[in-house]
Amino acid sequence: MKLAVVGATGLVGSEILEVLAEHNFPFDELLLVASERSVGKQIDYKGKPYTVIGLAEAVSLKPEVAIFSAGGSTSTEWAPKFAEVGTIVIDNSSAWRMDPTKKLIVPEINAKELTKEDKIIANPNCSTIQMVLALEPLRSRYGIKRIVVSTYQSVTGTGKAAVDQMMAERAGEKAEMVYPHKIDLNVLPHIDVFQENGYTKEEMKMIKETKKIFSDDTIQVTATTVRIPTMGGHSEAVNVEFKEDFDLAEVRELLSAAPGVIVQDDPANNVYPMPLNAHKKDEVFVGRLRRDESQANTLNMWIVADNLRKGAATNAVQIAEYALANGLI
Ligand code: A2P
Ligand code: 11C
Repeated sequence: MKLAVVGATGLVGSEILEVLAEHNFPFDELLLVASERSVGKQIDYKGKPYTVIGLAEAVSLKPEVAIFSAGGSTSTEWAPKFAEVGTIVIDNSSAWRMDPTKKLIVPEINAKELTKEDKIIANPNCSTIQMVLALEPLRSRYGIKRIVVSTYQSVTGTGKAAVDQMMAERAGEKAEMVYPHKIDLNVLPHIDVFQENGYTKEEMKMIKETKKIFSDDTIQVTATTVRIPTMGGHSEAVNVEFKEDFDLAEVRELLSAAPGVIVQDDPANNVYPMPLNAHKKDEVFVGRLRRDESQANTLNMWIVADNLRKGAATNAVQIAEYALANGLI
């Protein structure tokens, strides 16, 4: 088994390498791929140095699996070239997510949709993944009518240059501006580009991807996505209206039993999910569970996950693990 990591020099790429190592993902050969700028650089995996190669060379080596995290335009151009030589591409970008011929996968929810025919598999946006994973056990039990979500997203979601901007501002140095405004000591109600309807692309991703992952266009979703000056971990305030009434004790039980979800909800002892505690964890953390007293059948919850882990690298590696375990590779 030959495995390629495309975008191996980036923030998500290095997280993918960490997760592969932690999960002891089995392969015979590892291809680390990045732009021409990085070809020849050395990157360590499990203490062994690997030399970065370019995309054309990687395609010629016909890996069985390629995990892509090198931006939308690289995926649009190169994922089909890998697919043509028989590679299964697991793509972290937004390039293929809403393509009706491509599956959008969160393994705990809908990996069963995958077949041997799926050569390009899309990984959802980080803020969508953590929300749908925490909602899935409740959706199966009570049905979902409407979701109202507000996010508090870390600068790591934008990539290394944004982390550099925040740290330079913090050190009082001149910063390369990735965001249109200062990010340190600030809050930007603006993630990705504004659309004609006044929403940002990040907000529209959460709305559209949620419906696709749940295979249900009747679920109503509205979102406000916000960038905050934290380093790792997205947080979300979610207000969810169910089709049926729920029991709060049962909600806790369902969430506690859900794979990949950890309940941290003990207000008396100041226990609730926080990005600092989610850092480098593969799970999604849920707390502040309480009934919305202003509306029937409605729950408020607080959901936190490391956006580079379950939001990106972990989910992609889990898709590869599922494909291996189920004979799709
Ligand atoms: P490189 O380091 O050679 O530029 P981040 O989101 O943290 O900035 O990372 C982006 C990743 O995508 C990096 O690994 C980067 O490689 C890679 N990348 C960007 N553009 C291309 C491209 N045109 N071809 C291949 N890899 C690319
Ligand atoms: C952010 N969610 O936090 C974005 C990053 O569509 O994969 C991931 C963008 C994407 O800025």
